[in-house]
Amino acid sequence: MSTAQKPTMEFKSSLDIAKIREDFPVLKREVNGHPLVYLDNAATTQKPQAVIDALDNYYSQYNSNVHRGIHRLSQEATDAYEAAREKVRLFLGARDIKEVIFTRGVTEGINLVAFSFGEKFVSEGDEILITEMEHHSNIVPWQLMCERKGATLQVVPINERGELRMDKLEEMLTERTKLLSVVHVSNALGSVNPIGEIVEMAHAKGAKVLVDGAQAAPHLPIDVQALDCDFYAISSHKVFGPTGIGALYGKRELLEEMPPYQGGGDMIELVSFERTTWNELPYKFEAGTPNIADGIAFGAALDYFRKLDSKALVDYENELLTYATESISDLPGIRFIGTAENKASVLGFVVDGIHAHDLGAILDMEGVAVRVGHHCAQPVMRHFEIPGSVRASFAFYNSREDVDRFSAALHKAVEIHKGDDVAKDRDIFDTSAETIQETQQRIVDKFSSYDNWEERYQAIIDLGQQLPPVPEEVKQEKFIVRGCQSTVYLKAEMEGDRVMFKAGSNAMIVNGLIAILLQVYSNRTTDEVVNTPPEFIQKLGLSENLTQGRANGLAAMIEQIKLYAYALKMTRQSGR
Ligand code: 7TS
Repeated sequence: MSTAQKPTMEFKSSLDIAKIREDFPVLKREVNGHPLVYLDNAATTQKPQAVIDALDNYYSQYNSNVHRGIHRLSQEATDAYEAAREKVRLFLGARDIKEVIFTRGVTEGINLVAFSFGEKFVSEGDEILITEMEHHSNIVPWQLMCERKGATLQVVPINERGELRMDKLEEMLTERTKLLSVVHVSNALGSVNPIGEIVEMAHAKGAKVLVDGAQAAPHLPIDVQALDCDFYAISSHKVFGPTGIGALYGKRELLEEMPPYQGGGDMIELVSFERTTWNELPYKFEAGTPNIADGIAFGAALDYFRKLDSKALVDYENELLTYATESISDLPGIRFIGTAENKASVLGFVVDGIHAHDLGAILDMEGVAVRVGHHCAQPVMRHFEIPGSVRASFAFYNSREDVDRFSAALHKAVEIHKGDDVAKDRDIFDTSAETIQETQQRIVDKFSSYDNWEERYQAIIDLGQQLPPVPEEVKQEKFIVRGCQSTVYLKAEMEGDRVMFKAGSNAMIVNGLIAILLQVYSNRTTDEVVNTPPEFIQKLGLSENLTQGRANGLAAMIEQIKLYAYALKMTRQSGR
């Protein structure tokens, strides 16, 4: 079996990663019998004890509503909440605390601007510019706004490395462009956009600029005044704080002119049934009781983050990324998705012939958490003509050992899927000499000879590799089995008195499960299919090998097989 060769690269960083890791309790846990390797930081980061303590302290010591009580607890809560706002201001480099609006996160920040800026400044015939590398959160709110206002959404393309086409941006920015909304660091590619330059270009045409800073905030120093952007959105949970809170920076003069986004308590000055006047900034945009506890803990996260040397963090994360890239670049069939010159902390890739879900599942078995799929950036996947990718995303608490474990697990996953030692000495789907019970027993016997999940996994993959490709006529919406994680097609038809199933999926482990089911249930009478319970599945010992999602998918496939057989039986009985 080929094993991962560790690159000899020397790390220059002097950060004490072992000490930093001590601050994050979850990093001590085990997953599937292995110490956790958490490489899904672009989805959400882990929280240091200081953040957990801030939440605990708020609820156990001074839980109270803000901005309205004159009693002691309310004042303490208000002070802590407003102190957190000041921490966000510092973090973003905003001039004025009134320019910092608490939101639920980047998604809400963008929606707020799309609605409120849209109401005030956008009309029919105007254009909104976004880019091909945006997260869905920075696409859909603009589509909704354009529909409302009769404006047009334009998309600046990316190149083959996953970099923004600056030449196209220049061309597409016109006097009609009201606003450009662009990501600072792409979550699917890691590309870092030259925001300062982009803002200058947009302002030259009179367009405002919103920056989606979801992925930049944990990796790059941010200074909204130096960038001169008009809006900047961040999420607390990507910068080591809690979920459900974030912040939107907006230039004061713009925010002053924009109408409220939501109505309710806290955002008003005076209310009468004839007329209501708005509270001052930032409260005008903060209707209702805010997320007080998480806001305070967001502040604690920024305190924690600020105490670390940000330049050293950036350098260390770049070293990790380079080391990880080198560690897996020898894998046969690997293709990196996102190879921008200027890149941060995201390693995206596909491996030829192996579905991203299959790789992710094996990594999970080894305790390595990565993200697989389209990462809420379907246009990026379309650009690279792939259904999805594997994404390892790093934070400063990831160690060199984490990367070694990731690389070793990935090499193992690729090895398991190679499929060149599959014994194809007989057609496993020719079960005509066996009763349905005999087939079940044969499969159960075979699986009981395996000692561990790896052997079972290998066996399932080998079975999957023997499954004939799904015929085109089966690849239709109406044959998709609902409830599966991957796309699974399943079709049944009668041949004489036998029901024949054709099925397949885009993930090899699912094909393996299908191969087991087809051996048992295909080429049987409808009565045999309907009357044979799927208990044998329990005896295969797959619980270790299947995530809950996969187990549910397996149950959905069995259910569908039985439903088809029952329907065919009924059709025959009624003579149709
Ligand atoms: N923009 C970018 C660039 C993101 O990466 C995300 C979340 C969002 C916006 C939305 O942020 P939210 O906090 O409002 O949800 N990205 C991811 C991801 O890559 N995997 O899970 C969430």
